[in-house]
Order: sequence, then structure tokens, then C-alpha cells
Amino acid sequence: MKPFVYQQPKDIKQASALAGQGWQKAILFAGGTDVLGLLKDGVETPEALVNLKSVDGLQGIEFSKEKGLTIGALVTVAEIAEHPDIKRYFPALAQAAAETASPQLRNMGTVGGNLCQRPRCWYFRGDFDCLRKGGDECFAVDGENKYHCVIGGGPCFIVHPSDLAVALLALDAELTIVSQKGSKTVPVAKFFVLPEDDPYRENILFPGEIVTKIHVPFAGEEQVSGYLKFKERDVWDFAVVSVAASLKIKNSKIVEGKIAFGGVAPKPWEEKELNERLRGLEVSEQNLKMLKSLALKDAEPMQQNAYKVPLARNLLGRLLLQLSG
Ligand SMILES: Cc1cc2nc3c(=O)[nH]c(=O)nc-3n(C[C@@H](O)[C@@H](O)[C@H](O)COP(=O)(O)OP(=O)(O)OC[C@H]3O[C@@H](n4cnc5c(N)ncnc54)[C@H](O)[C@@H]3O)c2cc1C
Ligand code: SF4
Repeated sequence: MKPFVYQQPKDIKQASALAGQGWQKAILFAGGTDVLGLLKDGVETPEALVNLKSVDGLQGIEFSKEKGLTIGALVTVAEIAEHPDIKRYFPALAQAAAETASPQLRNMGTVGGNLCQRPRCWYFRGDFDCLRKGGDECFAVDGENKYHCVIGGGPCFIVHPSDLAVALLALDAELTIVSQKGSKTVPVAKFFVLPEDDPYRENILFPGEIVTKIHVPFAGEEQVSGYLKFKERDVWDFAVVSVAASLKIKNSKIVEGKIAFGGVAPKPWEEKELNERLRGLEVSEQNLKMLKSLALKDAEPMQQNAYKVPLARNLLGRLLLQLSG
């Protein structure tokens, strides 16, 4: 591992200044569960680690029906999984957190780090100079692509690994991003980028920009939500496919709702047509079948991953059945 300097800024401006020197110069460090692997594997070779844990104001979970839910970027995945208001009013998020990694990793890993973690593609993590690392070839195209994306890919075919991002997308969450230039709020739907827009990074952050908090609007007592994840090993594993949905159902009709998928695309994935069809839809077996058939209808699977399409549709069907009682 390349030697690095360990920096402990006290406030966000200092952290932003230290991290703002460039991707090659410095990397933010929260729980470290992803960063340490990246350093050990030589995927990231920064000169400095900027420890966010020494920065004030990034902690805490606050909830009120008027203001909704606010989660500090350093809140751990375990705290989210166990928080009574999140379990009660935002079950999709609590379930996604409970499904994330292992108890040890949930206790160390933060929500900010979860959203900003790097892809798990084995070529990217391994000793391959692939396109995302500045090379000129995506080895997954003709290689082992069982776990890669089925939609939204090209020229790189990663899937985004975050469980929380999928639930936060379905819940219409927003992120606050702070840098030396000031602060801005960005919907989760606009935070992640496709490889066609930037094949080297997974989100819109520039060096020195830091996610400081996550806000989830409270959509009323009648909102129901949930998260289902298919993984190969039950102990802990990344999602092969996952789905989150939030719905408002009144008198057996979906008033409004949003569905998001994980494990299928380079970013947490939502489908406009599918989500538009939810509004005003009678909850019936026939309509749930129709929704399933719309999901990922434009998918272009790779050689080894066509199984993800029926898997995603069946997970969606199961989740909608659960939520519609
Ligand atoms: C064995 C294993 C299994 C895992 N399983 C899962 C899983 O099932 N589901 C899942 O979702 N994840 C999984 N993970 C990923 C796990 O690392 C994250 O879930 C964890 O939440 C990352 O948080 P962290 O605080 O440790 O991030 P760190 O490792 O500290 O940081 C991760 C990345 O985010 C950046 N970063 C951190 N905080 C911020 C911030 N506030 N603003 C901007 N950038 C920031 C860092 O610079 C770094 O690039 C797994 C990891 C391992 C090692
Ligand atoms: S999918 Fe992306 S990260 Fe994986 S080998 Fe291809 S370019 Fe590299």
C-alpha cells in the first residue's frame, strides 16, 4: 500500500479544502469500510486520507412530521436500521439498511460512505487497467459479466452497489453537499451519473465536495414502503438485484408511488413509464402483472446476466403484493 498522510480536520471547510486538492491527492474517510479495501487493492492511491469523523455537525437523526427525516452523513448504517421513526415511517430505508453487509460493517459504515462507495466490478477491484481506471477497454464486455448491469450501461457496465441509495431514490430523498464554495441540495435522482456521462466517477461530486446530510420528506401516514434484496449468500452480500417502492394507497387505488431498482444499472434505477403508470392504478392481480411486465422492458442483458430481468420483475411483484396488503 502506498504511504499516506492522515488528516483530521475539525470543520467542514477545512475538510473540503484538504479534499479539494484532487482525486489523486486526497480521499475522504468516514467508516473506512470501502476506502481501506480500495487502498489495499491499489485502486485508490491518494497522498492523504481526510478523516470526516473529526468534523463537527455530520451526526444525528432528526424526525418530525412537519420537517421530515434528516440524517447526518456520519450516521451509521446500523443506526438507520434500528431507528424507531425510520422503521415506522420509512420502512424501505430501515429494511435496506438491515440488508446491508454484515453487523460489523453496518456498525462502522456510514450513510455518506454507503452512497459514495465505489463499484465492486472484479476487474475494477482487481489488477486490471480497465476503462473506469483510465484504460481503454471494459473487460466485462467479453469477460465475466454475471453481476454486471442489464440497462444503462456503456462504455462501462458496473452496477451501483449501494442498498441505501435504492431506498432513498424511491423515497424521493435529497442530499446536502457542502464545499468551500457553499452548500447545495441535490435530489438522489440527480446525484448518480451514468458511464456515458462520466465513465470514471459514479456521482456528481467534485474533489472537495462533501455530502453532509440526507433529507427524506414525510409523505403522510398513508405512505407504505419496502425494500427487497436478492443476494446469493444469506450471511452478507451485495444485491444481485433489489427493489424499493413507496406507495400511497387509498380505497384500493395507488394515489402515487415510486419504484427503484438496484443491481441492474450503473446507478440506482427508476423507470419513468413504470412510475407514471402507478398513479391512479387499481390494485388488482392484472395490474400488478402489467407493472411487472413493464419493468426493465428496455434491458439489454450481457452474455451471462439475462437472469436479472425476470428476477427484478418477480421481486417487484412480491414487493407490490406485500405493500398492497
Ligand atoms: C465485505 C463487504 C460487504 C459489503 N456489503 C454491502 C452491501 O451489502 N450493501 C451495501 O450497500 N454496501 C456494502 N458494502 C459497502 C460498505 O463499505 C458500505 O455499505 C458502507 O456504508 C460504506 O461506508 P463507510 O463510512 O465505511 O465509507 P468509507 O469507506 O469511509 O467511504 C466510501 C467512499 O465514500 C467517500 N465518502 C465517505 N463519506 C463521504 C461523504 N460524506 N461525502 C462524500 N464522500 C464520502 C469516500 O471518500 C469513499 O470514496 C460492503 C463492504 C464490504 C467490505
Ligand atoms: S464494467 Fe466498468 S469497472 Fe468493470 S471492467 Fe468494465 S469499465 Fe472496468
